[in-house]
Amino acid sequence: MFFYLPLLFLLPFVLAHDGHDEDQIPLGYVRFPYQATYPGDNEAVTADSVFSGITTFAKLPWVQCLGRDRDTAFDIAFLGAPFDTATSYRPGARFGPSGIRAGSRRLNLYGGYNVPLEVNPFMSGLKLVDCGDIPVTPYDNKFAIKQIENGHKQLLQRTAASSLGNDSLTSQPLVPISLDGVNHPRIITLGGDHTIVLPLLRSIHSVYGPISVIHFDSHLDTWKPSVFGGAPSEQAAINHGTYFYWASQEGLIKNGSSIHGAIRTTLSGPADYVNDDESGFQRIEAREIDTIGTSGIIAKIRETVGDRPVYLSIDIDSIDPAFAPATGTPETGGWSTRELRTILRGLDGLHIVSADIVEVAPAYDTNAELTTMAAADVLYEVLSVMTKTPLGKVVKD
Ligand SMILES: *[C@@H]1O[C@H](CO)[C@@H](O)[C@H](O)[C@H]1NC(C)=O
Ligand SMILES: *[C@@H]1O[C@H](CO)[C@@H](O)[C@H](O)[C@H]1NC(C)=O
Ligand SMILES: [Mn+2]
Repeated sequence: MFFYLPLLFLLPFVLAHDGHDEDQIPLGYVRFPYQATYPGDNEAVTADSVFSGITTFAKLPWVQCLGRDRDTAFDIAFLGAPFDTATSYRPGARFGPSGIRAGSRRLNLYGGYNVPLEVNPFMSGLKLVDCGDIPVTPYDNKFAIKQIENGHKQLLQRTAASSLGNDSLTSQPLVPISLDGVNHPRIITLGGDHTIVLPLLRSIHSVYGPISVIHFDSHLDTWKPSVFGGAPSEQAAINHGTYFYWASQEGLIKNGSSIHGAIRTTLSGPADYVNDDESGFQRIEAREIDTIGTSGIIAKIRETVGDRPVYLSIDIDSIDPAFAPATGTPETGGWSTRELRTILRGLDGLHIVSADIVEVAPAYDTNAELTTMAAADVLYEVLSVMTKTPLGKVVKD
């Protein structure tokens, strides 16, 4: 009696097998639940392959976009930038890309349908890939920053795999919002310390011109080099607290229509906010979650960026260290993972041209992978919002 039940369980597999070897279990039996042929079809469907296999973001196909697969077109690519040699406190974000990929393994376990946004970003018809990492030297920051800019540009300046289609409301054909009128793909970069956003914005500028930025972070990152780091050398002046200062000086950011969210850092003094204003940013303090709530914060962001093309940069330290401890410069008093995810879903309908998540330093994570899981889930919301809104506009005649 004790071995009767297990034998019964194996029976369907044995019967389904058409080979000659009666003892051989078919290799195709490990599938994700969403691959069942009909709802509730549990025969030959198990979910255990979620912890096996080669790790890419959300188990998307790995395409060597910067190497031998450079002719393979895509619509949205995940791309690692493993750089952490311009960080002020805890190093380790060079392991961010591999950590976030590991944290993302369960993303499409049940198929990936996003209930509140009513979209399945993995089945939207767009071609999603993981391009692996940009080769980044850990020995020379100037060289590394150029590598990141060139790697990102090489992908961004390509043409997307899918056409834009027609506007869902008017049925009019959509026209790309880029400067050259080409439908370019979108890139979601996995950092890396926040310095990578300077070369990323240089790349974005080459395709979209000055861009509105939505920036979630506990820190301003617009500090003048004399204030943040003291600038003992030209290279030291470019770091993860000053890159937005330089981006603003270079004219990469659209003045007045960019905004920070989740700010709660201490300052060198009130002058830091004056400097931040001059860099072109509006601000939402982390504590405003207690007064205006997520809906008030979403409204402020949407008012600021309007319907302009927007770049989204997410520092994992915008989330409270209770939920995301593994980061370069943690600050208490932050948003919960749930709150940030709600706010990101509130960006539905915006033209997010590309995005990043930075400052994930997995060495400081818990054994439960809290931070890398939060980073992956945050990107799932970003991906969902992106797949819902093509980067096109209707041209009125
Ligand atoms: C878009 O609209 C055009 C007519 O303006 C039509 O010919 C075409 O089939 C439509 N494309 C899609 C994807 O619906
Ligand atoms: C942005 O605009 C503000 C207000 O008009 C101005 O003070 C500031 O210098 C501008 N910043 C840049 C970088 O152009
Ligand atoms: Mn930052």
